[in-house]
Amino acid sequence: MAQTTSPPATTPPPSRRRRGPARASAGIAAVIGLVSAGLALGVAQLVAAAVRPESAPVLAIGSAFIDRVPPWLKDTAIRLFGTNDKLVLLGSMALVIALLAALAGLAERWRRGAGLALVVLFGVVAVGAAVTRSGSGPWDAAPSVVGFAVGGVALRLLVERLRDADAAAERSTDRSAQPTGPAASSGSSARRGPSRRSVLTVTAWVAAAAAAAGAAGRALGTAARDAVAARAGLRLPPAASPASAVPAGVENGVAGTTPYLTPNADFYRIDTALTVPAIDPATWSLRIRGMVEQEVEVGFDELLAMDLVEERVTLTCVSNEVGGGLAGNATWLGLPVATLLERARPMAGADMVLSKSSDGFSASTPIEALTDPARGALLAVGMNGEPLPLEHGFPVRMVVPGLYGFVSATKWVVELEVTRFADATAYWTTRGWSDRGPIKTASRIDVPRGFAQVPQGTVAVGGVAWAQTRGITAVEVQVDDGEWQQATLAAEDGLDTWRQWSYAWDAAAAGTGPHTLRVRATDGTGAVQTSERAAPAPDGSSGWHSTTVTVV
Ligand SMILES: Nc1nc2c(c(=O)[nH]1)N[C@H]1C(S)=C(S)[C@@H](COP(=O)(O)O)O[C@H]1N2
Ligand SMILES: [Mo]
Repeated sequence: MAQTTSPPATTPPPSRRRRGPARASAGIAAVIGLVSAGLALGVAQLVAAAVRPESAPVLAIGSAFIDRVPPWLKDTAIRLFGTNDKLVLLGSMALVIALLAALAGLAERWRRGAGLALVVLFGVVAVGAAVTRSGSGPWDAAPSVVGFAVGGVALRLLVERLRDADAAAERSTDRSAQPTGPAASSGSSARRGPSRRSVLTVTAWVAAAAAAAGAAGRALGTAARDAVAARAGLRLPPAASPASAVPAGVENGVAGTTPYLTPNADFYRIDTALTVPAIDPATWSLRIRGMVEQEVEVGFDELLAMDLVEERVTLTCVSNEVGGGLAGNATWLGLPVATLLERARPMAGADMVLSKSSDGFSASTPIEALTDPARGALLAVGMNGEPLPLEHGFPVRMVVPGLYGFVSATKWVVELEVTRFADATAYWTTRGWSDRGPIKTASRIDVPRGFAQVPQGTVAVGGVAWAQTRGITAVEVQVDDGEWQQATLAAEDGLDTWRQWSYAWDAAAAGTGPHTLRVRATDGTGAVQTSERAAPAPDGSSGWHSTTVTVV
């Protein structure tokens, strides 16, 4: 708004009169930039605690920078700063971020959208850094995306409010500069719009929110970092009783069949945890209480010092549909649950152990499945030669052959309550699922995939079957409504693991067009897998898996 009349001699010239307030407004804009950046990083920190601590933008950019820094610069930095090099890096980053943030505030005040553009640019760099690190996935983008979106909105709204305040201040200055003008008479309504002070007040509130989000994120995230670091530094002791070698011939030789041992990274994951519990083994302990003669509490080191056992067990989820993939086979290292239960001496009448996790999940397991040394129920610490991955229960979980995970495989386990089925109820049981869950015999066709086109000739059909604790003694395949044919069983590893099978199908004889392949298994008791269809709830699906292919 330009000054159209010359001001009275008593008021300072406009340039001087305006410079003070303009400078104040620019200062506020810079502060808004800083606070918005703080909010972006605070929110991102909070989201990162849920996703993965390493995905927080500053850490991600710093790590990506370290990953990409040329060796000479890294060497120079280490020579100059020694082991403080990471501190120096983070300090420099903080400085750069602060400068950019203030600049974003000023830019947004200068021109709508200019500051936002800077925010978007920085956000893109952060997302890029977070998703390109090794072991990262698309979710690692979430902290930066959410953080910078919130920060950008804050910047926009606060600067807009500042604009309003500036405009209002200008109007009132103009009026006081022209006491005889027409507007002077409307005295009380001279100032319409927020004051700069109120802008600062709102900004202060946003700063407080940023600090709260950051602190909450840090508090949640530190635990995760500790757990990650502890896991990385952990060397598991060798098993006192190692698993036998995997027999030759456990794979069926049909390309495309699920691998016999499931790599940890591919192992299915099922749990109720929104954020993966991060437990530092140094603070972990397991308490055995309830109907016991002697309460027992063991720490992690104590547990590792006992005689550990290694065994292969195929885990299965009760939610697995017929033909589904919620099963995995791993080598587990752990302490037999029986060892600790013996110490605690369960009282007569106890028929269940309610295992509880740090995050409130619980599972009801028949006590005899845990005390029977032949069953081999473990408090597992190792999975396929590594400490348990955090998502699979680090530092300790239960593994009980023959029972679905929801009634046995408690991850992040911290307590075993010896009790009775009549007296206590597990997490899923209160939600309508069964209180017991022996695994039902199941078989699955992995190859060919459904709706595959196969050539006329011999087609290799292959898959897996499981009946943990009973073992698989036969698998049969049926084509359309033909006779059931014996499939060839791959070598058996143990009763607690799945077993691969194959079948050479004469697709030429079947003729071109669609055909249905069906599979069923027989377990070690001689029972043939039931054809009766059941949904997963309340105690596991049943029925024969079939797949339709077209011979071309
Ligand atoms: N703490 C906790 N443990 C849990 C669960 C859970 O939700 N929370 N889910 C159970 C279920 S339903 C299954 S099938 C297995 C899955 O183990 P995985 O994720 O290692 O494959 O964990 C079991 N242990
Ligand atoms: Mo499950």
